[in-house]
Amino acid sequence: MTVSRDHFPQDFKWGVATSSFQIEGAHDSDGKGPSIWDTFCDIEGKIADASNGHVACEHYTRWPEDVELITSLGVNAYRFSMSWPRVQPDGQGAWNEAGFAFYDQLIAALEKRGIELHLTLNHWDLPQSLQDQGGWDNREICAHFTRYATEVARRFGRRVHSICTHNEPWVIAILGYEQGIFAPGIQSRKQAMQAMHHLLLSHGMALQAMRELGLTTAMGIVLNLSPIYPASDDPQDVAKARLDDGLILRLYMDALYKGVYPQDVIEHLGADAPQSQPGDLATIAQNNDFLGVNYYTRNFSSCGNPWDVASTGNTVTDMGWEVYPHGLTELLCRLHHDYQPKRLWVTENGAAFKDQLVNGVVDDAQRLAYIRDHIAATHDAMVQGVPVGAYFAWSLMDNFEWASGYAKRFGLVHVDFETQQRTLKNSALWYRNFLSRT
Ligand code: IFM
Repeated sequence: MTVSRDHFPQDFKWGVATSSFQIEGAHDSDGKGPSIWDTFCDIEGKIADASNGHVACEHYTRWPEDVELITSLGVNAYRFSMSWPRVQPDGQGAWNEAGFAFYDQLIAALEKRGIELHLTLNHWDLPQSLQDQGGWDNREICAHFTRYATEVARRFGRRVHSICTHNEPWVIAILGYEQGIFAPGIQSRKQAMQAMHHLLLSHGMALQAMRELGLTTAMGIVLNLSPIYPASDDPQDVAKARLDDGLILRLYMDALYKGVYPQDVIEHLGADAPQSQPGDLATIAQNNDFLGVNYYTRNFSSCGNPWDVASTGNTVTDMGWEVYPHGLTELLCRLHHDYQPKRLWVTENGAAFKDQLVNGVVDDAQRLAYIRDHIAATHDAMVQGVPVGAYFAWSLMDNFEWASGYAKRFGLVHVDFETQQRTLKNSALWYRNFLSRT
């Protein structure tokens, strides 16, 4: 069956997503403080193309054009993040009014066009001065984050439809503090687990504090999740897949939705297990109005048995990720079954491919198929009774793809980074057409 927009409820949210560091540029304009990603990009060898976020998509000045682009797609929702160091340069002192003014005008322009705003507070660009005090590894950050969240909610809570505390805490903790391939570049499992705990704790504390403002804004968190399969029937691979699922999914979901860390994972972590204080897990397990799911691919676990993504026979993206839409259906059904989140939103889904701009056209047939098939997979989950309420394509436009720099393009809109010219790719034209047909 070909899925069309009218197979979805009238109030379904259709959007595109971005994040501050990846698109804004203007890294030191109008009083913005440095973020950990500014610092990390300066370390030789950390970013594949030795680039940084100084210019990115120049969204800080080109936002009016980008608002027109978003509107032209026919979406009814836009997911974006606020740069904490832009609005509070050192993460704990004075507010930067010029930074808030930037978001105020962006929000006003989108409100005027009837596009719902979905704001993320932390999409990784932490103020550097908080990192200098230990970053997410230092428990004091929870109070600083709560103050930041409350101030943003006080100023903008009535104008945005939802507030997400953190985007992908697993990525921050594991890639940033255990593997060291993302900012802040630390390599310690113990610190990673403590960072994870503080991210979740600050989520709970921020939700409590923001709710005291009496807002009706939906509040929640966004996780990067995927189904994990054993690479073979070997019992060791099966056990590894169960453990990896614990480290990637259950650690976060059990804490957020059940108020416990899974025992098998805690035992496995041993001395590296997160240290919590009495009451922490109850604080973490707030009622979330929504759970955001970022889904890109499925994963396989192996204890050494050879496994090659090519063996699946499925298309592989420029990130080396298998295209597997059914994994999204399976994931959404499992989350609904095991945790019953009030509402599930697909907050990111998309693919990087090697695009070519030829005579003003980007014929990105693989991305178009990816988006189309994952929308259908979302619908499959809804048919099975899962309360999915949103789909956001990642990303509005090509941008700074973290350690991969500008080489990996996820956009529906092509960006020429020499001229900053934006061109709608065929996937964007398809999405626009899909959204216009009811
Ligand atoms: O670009 C990132 C985004 O910032 C977080 N989720 C995954 C995307 C693709 O890697």
